[in-house]
Amino acid sequence: MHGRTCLRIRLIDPAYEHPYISHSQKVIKNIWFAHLTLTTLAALTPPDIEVKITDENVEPIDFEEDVDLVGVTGMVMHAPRAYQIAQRFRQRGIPVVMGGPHASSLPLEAKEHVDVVVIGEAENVWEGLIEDFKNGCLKPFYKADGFCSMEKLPFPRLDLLRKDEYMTINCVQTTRGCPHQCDFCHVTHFFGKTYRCRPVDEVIEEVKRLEGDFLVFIDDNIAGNRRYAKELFTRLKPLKKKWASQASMTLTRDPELLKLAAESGCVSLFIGVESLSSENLKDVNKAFNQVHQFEEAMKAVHDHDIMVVAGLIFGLDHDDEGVFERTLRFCERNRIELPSFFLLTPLPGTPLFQRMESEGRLLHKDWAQYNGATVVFKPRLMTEETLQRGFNWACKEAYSWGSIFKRVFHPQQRFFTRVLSNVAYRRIAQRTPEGYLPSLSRILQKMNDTIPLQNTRDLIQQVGEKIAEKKLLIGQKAADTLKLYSIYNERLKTLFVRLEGSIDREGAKELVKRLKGVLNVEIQKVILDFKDVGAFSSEAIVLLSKKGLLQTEEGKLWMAVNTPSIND
Ligand code: B12
Ligand code: SF4
Repeated sequence: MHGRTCLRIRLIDPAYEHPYISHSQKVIKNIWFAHLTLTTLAALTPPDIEVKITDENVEPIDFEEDVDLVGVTGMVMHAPRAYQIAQRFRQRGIPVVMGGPHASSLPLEAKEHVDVVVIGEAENVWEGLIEDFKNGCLKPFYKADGFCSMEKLPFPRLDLLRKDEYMTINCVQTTRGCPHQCDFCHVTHFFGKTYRCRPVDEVIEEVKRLEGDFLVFIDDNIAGNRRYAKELFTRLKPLKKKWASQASMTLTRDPELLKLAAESGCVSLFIGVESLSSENLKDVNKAFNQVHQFEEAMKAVHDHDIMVVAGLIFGLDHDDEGVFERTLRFCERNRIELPSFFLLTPLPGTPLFQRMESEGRLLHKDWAQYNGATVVFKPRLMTEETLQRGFNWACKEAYSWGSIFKRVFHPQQRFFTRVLSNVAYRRIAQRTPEGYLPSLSRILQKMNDTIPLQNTRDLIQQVGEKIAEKKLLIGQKAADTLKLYSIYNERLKTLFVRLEGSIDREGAKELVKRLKGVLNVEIQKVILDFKDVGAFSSEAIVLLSKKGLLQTEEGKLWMAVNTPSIND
């Protein structure tokens, strides 16, 4: 302490240095808000200690500063930089404490680079840690027993931030955790399956103290407890603030809650849509996102004049090369203001990480690359390169003027806000490396177009795997379309097509035509699954059998396998 009486602590949020992901000061000023991490830690620091904050994203670190203790935070992608920072201070004999998502997931790794690791929340350990430091008996690890109470949390020290460097520093947290447990998400791993809410009175008091009329609720899911959210929104109304936050799709299914959110000033919601495939959503424990309700959900949010920032993930196990274009067109059709694409990233500590590791699918553990924009695992249906390039294409294409144009025109107000936020995102998207739309993308979209039934006469019903022995005239009862669900496995060079509905002669002809088309490109094999076809016309059976696409044996229908015979 060199003759000083007051202890000095410097808290640091490491910058993320990356050729195209890290942000310039200008972008930060347009779209960035400071985490509440260090301002919260500063508020927990006893008043007799001098505490300062450096967010390296907006100002350089003074490695020569006269400080007694350094605290560093960081997500997984920040870990290598956090370790470098720690090393610089430790070289000068200044002890470094690390906490936050990465250190909490991998405390033993973090301990190799810092003096002390705080696992989990700091509320119940930070003061004790400082006391131990004063007494020269710092322990290597600190971990609270259980989660902290959400009552009487000190208000974050926003005064320690350089407020002009951010879009806003008005950040408030009302809840911690999330009632869901999506396999890729770090939140439930960090907070366990808890969802804790702060007393509404305290939140309202904190909001009242903020300057200006805009704020961000940095909750992971602001509507995780509907009763609480309704009370909060009702109490917010008279304050006449505008706010943005994150919520799960479940919010859109409660019209009263959505209305209250809008009335209380909600102008923008980040919604984790994640995938347009129910199989994908089921795989990652997010089946509560119902694909058939997506369009309605987006409309409901828009009807309340709330902008949608949709989180969408590429690289899930049922994503094939068609996913990029399919997803972008979904965003355009539903006028999603800010599509936010991520590459699936197995974050240490999550069930997804465990699965990928046990399946030997992690490419490496270079944490700096675990940034949501770099492929770090082996995808199931694509090569790493196809996934990376398709992702790059989607990011760039979503913020091309053409796509922006399709998404920003709404009958509602705030047209300029929509355009300006798109322009800010466009700046980031333009720095993404060149991508390309996989050549099969269009073919896969075309392959999946529904085929209408032309003739309902002479349909033979399929019962389970068997064709009814007696011809059954089912007329009106048969589905009047044939739906196709194709998925391409680039590694096996095989196209799997599941058919659903009814096939008449025209449908069979169209199917054969499409298959001829796809077999002209790199697809080497097609597997057709007729299990969900409810009815065939006898002519369709004859045609498909002739082409070798349908094999019947003792009344059983086989999944047919491609083949050159289609071209006969
Ligand atoms: C707001 C937010 C953002 C904002 C960032 C704000 C901004 N700068 O514009 C946005 C939306 C842009 C964002 C982006 C991303 N985010 Co984010 N984000 C959050 C969120 C919701 C809140 C952060 C916060 O302020 N928390 C409140 C503080 C009080 O909690 P805390 O940080 O955990 O700190 C406590 C403890 O951890 C501990 N602690 C933390 N650090 C330290 C340090 C010391 C020394 C000590 C003693 C204690 C300590 O004490 C604190 C008090 O208890 C968190 C989720 C969450 N609930 O924290 C995700 C979260 C941090 N984000 C996450 C991720 C993955 C990302 C992205 C990488 C997503 C992506 N794929 O692009 C990007 C990266 C952006 C970037 N370049 O940094 C993950 C991190 C997971 C991980 N293991 O790395 C989280 C946990 C969400 C999740 N779903 O899993 N994020
Ligand atoms: S709903 Fe969102 S915050 Fe909750 S567990 Fe799933 S991804 Fe995480």
